[in-house]
Order: sequence, then structure tokens, then C-alpha cells
Amino acid sequence: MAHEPLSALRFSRLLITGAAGGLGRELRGRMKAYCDHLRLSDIADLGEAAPGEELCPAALQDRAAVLPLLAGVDAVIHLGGLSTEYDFDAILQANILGTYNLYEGARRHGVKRVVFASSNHVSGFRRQNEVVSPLDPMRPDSHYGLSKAFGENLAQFYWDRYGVETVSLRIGSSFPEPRDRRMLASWLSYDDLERLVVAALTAPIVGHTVVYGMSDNATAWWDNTPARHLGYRPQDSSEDFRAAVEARQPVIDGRDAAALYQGGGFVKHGPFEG
Ligand code: 15L
Repeated sequence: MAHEPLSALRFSRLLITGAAGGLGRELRGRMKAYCDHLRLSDIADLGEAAPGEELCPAALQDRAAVLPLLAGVDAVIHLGGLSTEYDFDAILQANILGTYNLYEGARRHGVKRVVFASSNHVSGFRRQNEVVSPLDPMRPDSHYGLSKAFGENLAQFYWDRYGVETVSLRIGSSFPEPRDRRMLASWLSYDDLERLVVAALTAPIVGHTVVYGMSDNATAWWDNTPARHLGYRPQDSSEDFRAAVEARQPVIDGRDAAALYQGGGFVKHGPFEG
């Protein structure tokens, strides 16, 4: 059955990078309802093209391969790159150089808007008893979080200098359901992910807007008030899973850095290592 779109607005061509990844596969099935042509890119196998899909494999660090991806594209959903912690050289290639190449392609081809999959790990060194807003200073928790902080700065620069708009989504934990106590705060359902991406694509004016990607969870570390102009209204909640999660994980070790900081285990790749 065709996916019912949440907005009547329609694009000619959308590009999804990282389309073979977890969120890429999820959005691949959903975003076709919003465009005539869905261009999909990844270094991993993308399978067979469905009607209306264009498969364009590319390594993000390969500028010559990335620039043409943006030709004829109205907007990009940039999910590509490494989605967890790695050594700095790997992150440098895929996430830092890769995101630069993507923005250069957007600028050269006059792409109007980028939806950038940033991450909550931009501010992962905030404590779990703090509530932070997208306007608060960044506190990256890893090489990965640093690369997303770079991506957000790149987005700001490409808006200020070249007029390329971006919504940076500081995605929490987007999985079918929350896996642990931390994710009761950070969980973003797939349906809410779609609501957020559609809001980011269709809000009339965004400049560079930063928003945390979370469902309507009762436990919340993030205050999205500065991004209300996006019109994002989450409709799912981690409360539906609380009893099961708490039964699986009844005790929290308050001395464990992963339980103290919003970034969870990502913070341990830093000063806590060894
Ligand atoms: C992320 O940014 C990762 O891509 C994802 O795999 C999760 O680990 C998520 O953050 C999280 O913080 O739970």
C-alpha cells in the first residue's frame, strides 16, 4: 500500500544520502510519497530501484562523485556518513570531508534546503539532570559528536554566506522502541522521525534551524521551543515502553559516566577511557 503523505506539498526530486543505513531504509519507504523522483545514495548496496527511484552509489569523501548527486535536486536529507564513534581519521573522511562535499554540491547546484542528520551527541556531555535547548553551547561527547558539531557550523556558514537553508536534526535514539532507561528520554519513533523530516522540508522559512529529534516523551532533556516555527508535533511517547524498559533495567549505577551524561556510552570514548 502506498504511504499516505503528511503534507500536500510535493517536490520534484529529493536526495537521501546514507539511504542504505537504518534511518535511510526507513525514510526510503516513506519519502517517495512526497516527490516525483527519489534519488538514493550510499556506499553500501541499495538493492533494486523501485519506480521513481534513482540509485546513485557514492563515497561521501569522493568530491567528484558527490557533486553531481545534487544536480536537479530540490532538497537533500543528508543521513550519510558514520553514525557512531570511530577513530578520528575515519570520521574526518566520511563525516567532515563528506559533509563539506555535500554542501559544496548543494551550493553549486542551487539546492534550496538541506535536512542534516546531526545528533544529540553534539551536546552529549550535558548531564542527564539538565534540560538544554538548541541555542545552548555545544558539548560534543565524541569524535562523532564533534563531526556533527562541524556539520552544524558548516550549515550555518552555508546559510550565512550562500543562502542554502538547513534544518539540523539533533536526532536522539531512533529505533523501533527505546532499548534502555536513557532512551526513555532520547527516543524518536520512526513515525515521529517522518513528521520531523517533513516539517523540516516544508516549513516556509528556516534559515539554519537546530532542533532535537525526540518523540513526546515524559522524561525530556531537550527543549525545542526555539524551533517551534518548524511546526513539528511529535505524537508518540516512550511512556508506552517504560514498564518493560524498567523491568529489564531496574538499577542505574550513578557512578557510571554513561548514566550521568546525556550522551550515554559515547562519553566513555573520551577522558573516561581506560
Ligand atoms: C546516534 O547519533 C547514533 O547514530 C545512534 O546509533 C544512537 O546511538 C543514538 O545516537 C543514541 O544516542 O542513542
